[in-house]
Amino acid sequence: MVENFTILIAMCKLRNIWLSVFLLGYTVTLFAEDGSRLWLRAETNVNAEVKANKKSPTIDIAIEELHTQWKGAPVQLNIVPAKKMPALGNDGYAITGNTLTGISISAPMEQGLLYGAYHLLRLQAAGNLSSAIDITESPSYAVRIINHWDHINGPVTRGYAGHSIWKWNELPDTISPRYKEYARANASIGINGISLVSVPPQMFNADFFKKLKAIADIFRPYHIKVYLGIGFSSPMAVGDLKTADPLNKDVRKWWRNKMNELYSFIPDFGGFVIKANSEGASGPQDFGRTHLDGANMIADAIAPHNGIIMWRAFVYHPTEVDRAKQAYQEFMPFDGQFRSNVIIQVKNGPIDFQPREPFSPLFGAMQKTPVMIEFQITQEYLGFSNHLAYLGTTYEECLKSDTYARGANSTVGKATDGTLFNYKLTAIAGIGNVGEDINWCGHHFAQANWYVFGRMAWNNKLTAEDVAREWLQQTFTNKEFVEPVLNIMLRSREAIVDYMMPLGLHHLFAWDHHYGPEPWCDVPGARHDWLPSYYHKADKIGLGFNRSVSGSNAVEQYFQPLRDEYNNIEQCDERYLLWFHHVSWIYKMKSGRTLWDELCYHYDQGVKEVRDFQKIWDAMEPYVDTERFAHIQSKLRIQAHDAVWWKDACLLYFQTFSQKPIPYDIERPIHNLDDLMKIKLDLLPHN
Ligand code: BDP
Repeated sequence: MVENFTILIAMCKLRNIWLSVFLLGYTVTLFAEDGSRLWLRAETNVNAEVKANKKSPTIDIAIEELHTQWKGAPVQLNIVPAKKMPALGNDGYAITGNTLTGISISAPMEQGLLYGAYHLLRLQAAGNLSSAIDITESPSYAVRIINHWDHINGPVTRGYAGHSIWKWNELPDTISPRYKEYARANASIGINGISLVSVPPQMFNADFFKKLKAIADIFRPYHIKVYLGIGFSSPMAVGDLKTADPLNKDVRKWWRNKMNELYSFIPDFGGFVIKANSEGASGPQDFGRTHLDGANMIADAIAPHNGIIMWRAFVYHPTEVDRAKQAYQEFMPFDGQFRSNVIIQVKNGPIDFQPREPFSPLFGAMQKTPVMIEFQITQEYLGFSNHLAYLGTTYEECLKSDTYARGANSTVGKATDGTLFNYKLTAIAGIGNVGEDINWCGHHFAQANWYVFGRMAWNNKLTAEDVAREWLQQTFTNKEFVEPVLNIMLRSREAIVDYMMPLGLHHLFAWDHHYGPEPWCDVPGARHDWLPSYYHKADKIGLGFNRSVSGSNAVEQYFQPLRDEYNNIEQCDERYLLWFHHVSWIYKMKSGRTLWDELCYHYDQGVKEVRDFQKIWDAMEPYVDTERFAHIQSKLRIQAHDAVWWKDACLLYFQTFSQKPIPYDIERPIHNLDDLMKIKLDLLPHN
């Protein structure tokens, strides 16, 4: 921006037409769009009048943001007594006034002023400002956190945008400018917590705390607390103790001492995200104890410092019990017994971030222990950073699902944000998707998933559509571009469900990397619950997992009338049909087609959708910079190719069971099943 301005001045001064033409060309080059500015692309050379009734590093940021970007009348920032605005809580704010005569932002706490400033600037950048303003906001969840699955040495589990942005080997001496940019971007959408890394126990010491402190110091004025992932058996792993038994006196003391040490570096450290007794991770069960014992022990150690424990419910073992039922079975018996600084972190669905899952039955069921939703922002199961998948629709679908916990309209949103149950602690987490890539997320549109997570964490009633629109307006342009591209975004997730796993199918992914299709996958000696056949159960009769009363009876974990609805094949929402039922190939669907034909049409529809996205995108060329246009165009080509791969793989494989022809009006397969079965994608980025 600055360069551009300087060059224009230079052009005026020189009045040399040829040189100007040359410089104009140069200007365009300088403006090459690499996506690094995310949605924060407003001009920063405005000189707005902004005043505040208090001073603090956070208020200074709010002033600076407005001063450099706000184009309306003067803004006054006011900290007001909490008693005057009780509804706002800690993070809320009110914006009143008129863009032509003067605006005031009021909040009980400094962070409210920061969020209010970003709100005002968002309205301006999206072109949604009206002259009279009267806004009151407070967030749906107290803790709005991004979980990084980054490793301390750089790789990111399920990250598709390059290595980790955290450079632990350079910290605390070298501070990457990206730390501040990241804090700013997160604060602009209301995120107030980041769990940076899962610390290997041998590094859980003062050296590491110094590094972490350097980041915490950068985050603090943006009102973002740092959190960590930590291994349960850390006291043993560092060699101090022979056990990590949560009821052992020495173990408890070890944690208390560790917390004292950690908090001496970072007095406002947020707490821990803990994965215990899950997928091989250590946990209290290794010592004959329970999740309750484990969570409460660490909660006690951190309580004097006001820290919290986010204990993940992502647990399952290769037993006879349906994996979809296991988290509920393990956690429900402890409802009401966790310490008040423990919150149970539950993935949106009962299995694992599939393109579509019904909501986890723990939402609405655990009424005496706070439960938080964990969404996946990174696209582990939705085409990595190659496919355009806007996840706002996934989040909205989950948040608005009715649990019926307290009768109709007991949505997952209300069951987690404290509306239905008297939760003292409320939180929501998203598994982040940023890495070293210049555009942060790999795919330009993957930025929208980070953005919408933050916006819905702030307000869980927002619609995917409204958020996508405001993101497009800020990130691209406010022109004719918006509505057609919005249309792509809103259809994108359903298209992926269609070409990957329609009608409630799930986990048909290739072994380990979770990118391409491998419904036939069979790895000798592998856990059966890691193989697609465990989930699709294709046979000569039909397809799908019987979770009805006559099967695993997972339906029993849902409230009525949902339980009966899911249980009854005629009433079951067809989007979840094969999730809850093993359905005959010739079963008559609501459309009048057989299951087999319907399946074929869904796969075909997914492919057609992506082709349509390509056409819409290509027509957008006049409205988009060349760099992002070409990048997204090339990604859509990959996606179109992959959609056909998925369709052919799944249909040709399931056809070996159904023995039925693919309906004749559908595009014919272009692959041979044998060839597809030979594909091994070892080179894809994962772990
Ligand atoms: C699954 C990932 C695995 C993660 C796990 C988790 O495949 O790599 O470790 O989630 O949530 O989706 O911990």
